[in-house]
Amino acid sequence: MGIVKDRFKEKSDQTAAEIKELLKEHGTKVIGEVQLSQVYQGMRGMTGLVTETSLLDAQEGIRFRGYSIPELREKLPKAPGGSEPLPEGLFYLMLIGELPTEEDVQHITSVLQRRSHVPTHVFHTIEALPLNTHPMTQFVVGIMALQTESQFSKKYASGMNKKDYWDSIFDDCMDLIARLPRVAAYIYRRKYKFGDHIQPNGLLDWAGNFAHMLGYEDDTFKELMRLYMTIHADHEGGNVSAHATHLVGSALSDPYLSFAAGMNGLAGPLHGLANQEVIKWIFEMQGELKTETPTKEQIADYVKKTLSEGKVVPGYGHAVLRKTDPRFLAQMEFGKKHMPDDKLVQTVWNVYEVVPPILQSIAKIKNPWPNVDAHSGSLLVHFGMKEYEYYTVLFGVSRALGVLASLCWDRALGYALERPKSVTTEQVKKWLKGQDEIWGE
Ligand code: CMX
Repeated sequence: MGIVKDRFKEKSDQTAAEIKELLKEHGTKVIGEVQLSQVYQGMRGMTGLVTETSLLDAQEGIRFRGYSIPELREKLPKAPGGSEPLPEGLFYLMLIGELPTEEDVQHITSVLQRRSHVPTHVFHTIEALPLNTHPMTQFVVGIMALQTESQFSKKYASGMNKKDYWDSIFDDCMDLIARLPRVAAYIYRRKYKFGDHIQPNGLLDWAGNFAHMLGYEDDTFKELMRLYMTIHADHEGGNVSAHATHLVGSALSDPYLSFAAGMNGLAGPLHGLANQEVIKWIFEMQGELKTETPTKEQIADYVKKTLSEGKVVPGYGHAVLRKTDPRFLAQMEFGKKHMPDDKLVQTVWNVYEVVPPILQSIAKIKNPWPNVDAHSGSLLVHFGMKEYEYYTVLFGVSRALGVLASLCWDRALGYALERPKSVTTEQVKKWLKGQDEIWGE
């Protein structure tokens, strides 16, 4: 890891010095107003975090270190013969802030291969769970079992200078990213393929090897995994999985503990679990209508029925985005190139035509457009991966790249324990009557 670690140290020292100057000169500047409704309603739009790896624009979607998804698909190094970016390259970009060369990406690939050993006790721990345990629960348990390997927690226990925290946090993050595909693939093969496990192929890239261990050897599936692992990696700092990882990390919990917290958040249906919910919802629609190819009229009726039952239409809406998610569009492009005649993929495209106007007619819904989760499942089903309960684990393996790159930055920049102020409604009522000074008036 030497070269990348050295470059990271150089970049983060530079940024730390800039932040120090910036705060010295502008630390007391007011950056915005906070409304009472924001305090009660999930802190939407309230700036409260710094995350270097990516930035979300409501209209345009995500940019990783300034690069949009179409730009990354063009500029990041590819696997031999492939046309989708290697996620190792995105990881380098998030970590270092510059586009990697082919050699940089090969270097990361080989470091991840070298560090990918998973100790046997992790598999035994997963095996202790009943087979019907949700894959995300098995995933989090696997990550927690891996925590025995944390170098940071061992070094911290034996006494360590705070200037050195970043160093073993960096190593833990690399080890964890290297090990996750093995743990995730183990869970898939255990739950759905009668425990018929597949050994890693040390000649493949990180995502290609993951596809191989899952049991999918098709080259197009490997390309899909490279794209999937790239586009799900990061969505700035406030989403539940990124924020939970950052928050728990701020207590100096090691990367295993912090990432497991993020994954517990990703497992929620309003966040990463939506990818399984989308396919489940489409399968249920097909079952109810007794057709694999529902018409747009039938889809519209089914959407209205879903809404009338007080349920959300999974895969649609977003807390920040106000346009079609570019991650949805990247997958749509992949579908048009590789499987334009797939019936399920076509249904996803029909849903895309039908849902937005219906959601637009409901005033309270701020974003009627599809998010990343609306498309991903249909591409996986095309290759035979129908076990939709597993989909969020794929999301989780990818999300590690972004949130762990951020965790390296958090410790390198010496970010503080996160501890915002909370209030009670009783206090708010007193404040409104002018009887309390909770906001310093
Ligand atoms: N279907 C039905 N109702 C929806 C909706 C949808 N797809 N999207 C939003 N709404 C509703 C909300 O439930 C909320 O209703 P209440 O006021 O009755 O609670 C109202 O519209 C306002 O919500 P909002 O401000 O537009 O959106 P939020 O920031 O509160 O929530 C999100 C965002 C993603 C949770 C929401 O759009 C949703 O539940 N979508 C479906 C689930 C989903 O696809 N999640 C994946 C997000 C991407 C990811 O993290 O992976």
